[in-house]
Amino acid sequence: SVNGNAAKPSGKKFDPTFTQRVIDATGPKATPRIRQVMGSAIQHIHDWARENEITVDEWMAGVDMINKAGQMSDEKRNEGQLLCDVLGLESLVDEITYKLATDAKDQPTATAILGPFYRHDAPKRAMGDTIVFGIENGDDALMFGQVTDFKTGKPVEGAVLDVWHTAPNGLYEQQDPDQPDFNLRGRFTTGPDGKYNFYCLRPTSYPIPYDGPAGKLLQLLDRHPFRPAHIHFIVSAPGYKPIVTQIFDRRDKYITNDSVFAVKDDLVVDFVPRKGDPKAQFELAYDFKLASY
Ligand code: MBD
Ligand code: FE
Repeated sequence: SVNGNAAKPSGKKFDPTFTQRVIDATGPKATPRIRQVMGSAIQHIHDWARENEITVDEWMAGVDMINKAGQMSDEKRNEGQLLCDVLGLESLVDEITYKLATDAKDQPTATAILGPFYRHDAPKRAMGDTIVFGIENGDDALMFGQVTDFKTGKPVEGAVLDVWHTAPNGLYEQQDPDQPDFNLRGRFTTGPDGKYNFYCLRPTSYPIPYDGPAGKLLQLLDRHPFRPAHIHFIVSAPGYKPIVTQIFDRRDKYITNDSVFAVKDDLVVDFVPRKGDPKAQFELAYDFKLASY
């Protein structure tokens, strides 16, 4: 039942042996994991189609959506990932992966989804540098903190913070011909004290791309495309498990209503006014805790 509207089945009976026959077509050389995961997927997809009495026209509309997503995807646009995101799937697998890697004593910084806009090879920048170029209409912020080993509390030397966020116009640099290459991205490496600091913008909420199938789906579901203001990080260090995460501005209008369901309490932060710094009106303190291998 969806929103209390239970499917109204016709009462027709479908061949009860069909799904098992499809699962059993799996050959002996399939790996145990493929056998398990695909057998389960076939079962769930068939049950879903039967329960909702999916028609050929409805199924074909879904196929068109998937094909469209593939056709419009390239290195600047991962529409398949975006479709998963609006369905909560990337956030769910993030939660599963984090919980599998974490036990009661093991509480490193919470993870959050990577999203479709990460770029490898962001410029390495010196500690204290800015990642903001050619943007006049943003609120500048200094972000700082320390990377520590969560078990010992000791600073982590050689930790790399790979950071990225959108411009105030709601676009990542690769979506926006008016921004310089790798704008609002950078990699910062900690010294022996594990500390980091850099200038960025206090980010703004923005809509995920909604001119494709993911946007169409949001429209059909009567949902908005906005994400709360966020900054992405991959924090890695030799001997430690890398953390993919995001931090979110507590004051954002969409903080409880993220279109891709990525917000976690531990990742909600407070930007505060910064005094006496001509380079930034706001500051944000945040520490990252890593788990060793
Ligand atoms: C984003 O900017 C993002 O971070 C995620 C997770 C999904 C879509 C757009
Ligand atoms: Fe993002």
